[in-house]
Amino acid sequence: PRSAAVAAVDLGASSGRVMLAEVDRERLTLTEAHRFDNGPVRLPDALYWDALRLHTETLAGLRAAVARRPDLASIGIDSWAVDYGLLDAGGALLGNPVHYRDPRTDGVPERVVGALGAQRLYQTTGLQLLPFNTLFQLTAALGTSALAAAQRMLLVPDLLSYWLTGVAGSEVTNASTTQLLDVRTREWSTELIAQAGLPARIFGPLRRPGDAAGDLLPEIGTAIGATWPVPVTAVGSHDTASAVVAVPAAHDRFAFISCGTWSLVGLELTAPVLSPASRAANFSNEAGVDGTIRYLRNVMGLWLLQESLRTWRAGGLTLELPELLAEAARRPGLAAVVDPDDPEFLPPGDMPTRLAKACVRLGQPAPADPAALVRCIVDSLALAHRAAVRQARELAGRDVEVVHIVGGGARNELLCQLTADACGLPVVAGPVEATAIGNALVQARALGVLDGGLTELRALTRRDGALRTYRPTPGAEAAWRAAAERIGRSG
Ligand code: ADP
Ligand code: LRH
Repeated sequence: PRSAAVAAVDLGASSGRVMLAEVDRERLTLTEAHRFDNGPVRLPDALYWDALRLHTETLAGLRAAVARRPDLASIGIDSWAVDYGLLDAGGALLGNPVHYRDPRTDGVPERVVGALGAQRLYQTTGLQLLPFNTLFQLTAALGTSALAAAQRMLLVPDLLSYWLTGVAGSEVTNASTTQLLDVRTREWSTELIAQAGLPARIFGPLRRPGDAAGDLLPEIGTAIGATWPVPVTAVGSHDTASAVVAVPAAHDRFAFISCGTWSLVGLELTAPVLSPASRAANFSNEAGVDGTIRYLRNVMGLWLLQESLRTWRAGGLTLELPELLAEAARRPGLAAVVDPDDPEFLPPGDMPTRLAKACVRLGQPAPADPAALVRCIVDSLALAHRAAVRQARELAGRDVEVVHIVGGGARNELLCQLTADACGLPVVAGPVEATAIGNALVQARALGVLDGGLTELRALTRRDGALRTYRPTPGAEAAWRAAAERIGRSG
């Protein structure tokens, strides 16, 4: 076909959306069919995702997409990484997926690393140690009745895809975030799974982006108003994998920051970096589309801002993000900074208090009002972006000429400018919906509307008229270096 309409279901930790993408060889036009809030649900025993609601909202979005384009040619699903549902022998979901911010993995990484060896784990999987890696979540679940009964583990996008098609499969980019996939072969590491004491039966066949993932079940087709069995296509089902597909890069000397709830900061490489220095710096080698490696580190991201806003609003303050950011931009820079990656910021809770205490611990004034605290968050994120970009280029031995910020954070002008200043590099901001675009591009290629590699796919994303370039402010470097030293980060 010369053109096609596809639906990109993109579930972020803070919001989910179903985007309709109309694609031909010249352009990709994105229309929002449906958007809804997402977030953790606290129950007495744990912090959960509301998986059934995600399914319902996905159907609502697909119904809206089909209403606009009854000839919808394909559906692709991506979401945040690492979290999963367990299915029993009959395909029933054994309990709600637990949220990665739940503390059930406290102490587990230390135990697993002690038993398996940090070096061995890194050599096999290439992943940074994050407390919520699926390996640690499943280890924490050992001994539960759900895991005992489980026949299949499906990461969130695979679970939603299963509910649409009845076909269970594991898409490889997201599987690489489990810390159970071999980074070189891109197959499940059966050895590691056995040594971790996990049941091998729950790890099913892998699919690659572009593979067919099954046709819509008849009842699902009816529910969304489709008159024919629309195929579901595997995409980079890890949201970050799809986001990086849509980085509007013109050459390979770029760093990316996929900036939403998290800032995923790194480089696109053709081979993993598994050196001891890379492990010590806690860099991940995640599997990308077309065999690429996303060499990156997780920076705590706009979660700090989301959770602060939630806390203030719960306390009765009526604050809007654009106004707060505008006021923060007028405040003095680098008055107080923290290391955003401190594990104390991971769980939900009173973020303003935690941040203020961290400022004081570091011998700085506590931010006096919300705008000052927002400035502290944005300064601290820019500083963490600087550290990650610098380390990535050193560890990978790669030249970087430009930093691309994609995702919701590309709308944050203050963060984009300060990231340019902190990195001493131009920042190109946008597209905001890179993840949905990357999802749609891989579907369009699978349909034969597009061809070529990532370079060809990216050519379409560069035509986005909303891209904006931020140049580093001359003379800014010394202040950022001093701030990095204040929080004990070199560079
Ligand atoms: P996720 O996919 O992780 O849910 P997004 O990529 O959707 O995250 O980004 C959401 C974030 O984008 C919000 O938390 C907010 O900080 C930022 N954002 C959204 N709209 C704006 C705006 N108008 N100005 C500045 N920042 C914004
Ligand atoms: C971003 C993301 C990130 C993971 C985190 C759990 O949405 O997928 O890449 O580390 O969620």
